[in-house]
Amino acid sequence: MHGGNADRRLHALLRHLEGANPTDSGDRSVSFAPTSGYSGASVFDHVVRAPEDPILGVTVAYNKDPSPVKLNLGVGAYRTEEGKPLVLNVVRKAEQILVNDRSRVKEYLPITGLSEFNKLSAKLILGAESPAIQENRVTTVQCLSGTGSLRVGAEFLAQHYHQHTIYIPQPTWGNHPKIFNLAGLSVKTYRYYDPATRGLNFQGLLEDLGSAPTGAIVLLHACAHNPTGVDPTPDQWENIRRLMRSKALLPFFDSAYQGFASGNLDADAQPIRMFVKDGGECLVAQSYAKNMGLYGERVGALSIVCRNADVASRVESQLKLVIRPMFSNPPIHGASIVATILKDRNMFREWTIELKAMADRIIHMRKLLFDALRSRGTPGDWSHIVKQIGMFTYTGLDSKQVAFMTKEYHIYMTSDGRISMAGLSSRTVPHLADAIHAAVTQATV
Ligand code: CBA
Repeated sequence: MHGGNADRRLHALLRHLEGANPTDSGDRSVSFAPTSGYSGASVFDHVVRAPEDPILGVTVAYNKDPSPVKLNLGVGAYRTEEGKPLVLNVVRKAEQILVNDRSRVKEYLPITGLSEFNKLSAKLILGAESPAIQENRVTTVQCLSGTGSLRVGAEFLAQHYHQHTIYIPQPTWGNHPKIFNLAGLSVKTYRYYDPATRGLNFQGLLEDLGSAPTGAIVLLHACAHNPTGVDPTPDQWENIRRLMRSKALLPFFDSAYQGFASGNLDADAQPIRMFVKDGGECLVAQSYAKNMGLYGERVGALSIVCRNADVASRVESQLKLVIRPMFSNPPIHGASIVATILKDRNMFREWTIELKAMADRIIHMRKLLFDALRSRGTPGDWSHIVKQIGMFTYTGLDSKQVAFMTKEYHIYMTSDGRISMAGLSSRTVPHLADAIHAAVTQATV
């Protein structure tokens, strides 16, 4: 046999290294049992168990619950009336087209991703007629969904922007501070939500941004603010824009819900377009997780709108240096689905219809829950359920009430009282309303 001698030599060497007699070549069964080198203790013994993620950990707990009435309203993931995850018809169609196309290969994409996807994504968020696109002063790179786009943007800013302070709304999506801190930015908050009115603390927001240092970065939720469901009005956006531009504050938009707020893609992108129209610079992180239901495909894009084409191309060259050691280049499948849909007029129209249906179903759930609480005479003003926008209702329930609802009713949600309206159905609304009613009337200790 070809390897016989080499094998014998290797085994002899191993025995020698383990302290066995190297000349005892008759025994071919080499023991790999730990010898004196291993004390039995792990080199990782000091590692402490980390807590579960406050949002994704809710799903972990939900999965462990054997109750048949359990309900997961934690993570922001769309469910059908039957409580099932939804793959859009237009996505299935696009996948079929991709599968049938025998010329498609699985080669690496460029570091910046699928160029067609990048162009279409910039158009989708900035508008087909955007002067910034026409003037070639936008660079767009494909990233790993919204999270990856935020992280790449944050790393770029930490390396190339003179101000390292980023202001995020209070409250905000729980992952924001972690993303920006790990990228090396210093995170501060600006007032956003007023628990008393369950609306925007516009005065506080203006005061805090007004006293931010010149040039500071400001994270803005483009629409459907997570977790509060409270968005500024167009007039308020205009005031925010003026204030930020007057202080040279750099806008970093997080657009995870385009189309989910109003059901209209253009309407939901207005705040961003308002900032781009004035000729100033900004960053935009886009996600297709929610609006195309591509959660696990991890499809997103980071666009940086620059002053001119030359700056944009230099910025792109540096983004490549951020991406290459982080994930080298992004995955091909999800971006191909998105590009297939966005570039075909009929498929695009089909998508907007399906998207509107999702947004409308969520709005309907708001009405059903509000009516259910009213009909039970649940103490409190629940009108915010119908007023808030997007995937979530920020109920105002405290962590004790949430724990009660989980224990007694098997309803899973984040401890800040946020519920994902997209996880509800007409069948489950009464159960949730019963739980809220009981929590409000019994669990306020
Ligand atoms: N920004 C905001 C404001 C978000 O709410 C989310 C998702 C993301 C990232 C970015 P992705 O990386 O999947 O494109 O999204 N937030 C959640 O819906 C959930 O997906 C949520 O339940 O809050 C999450 O990851 O926490």
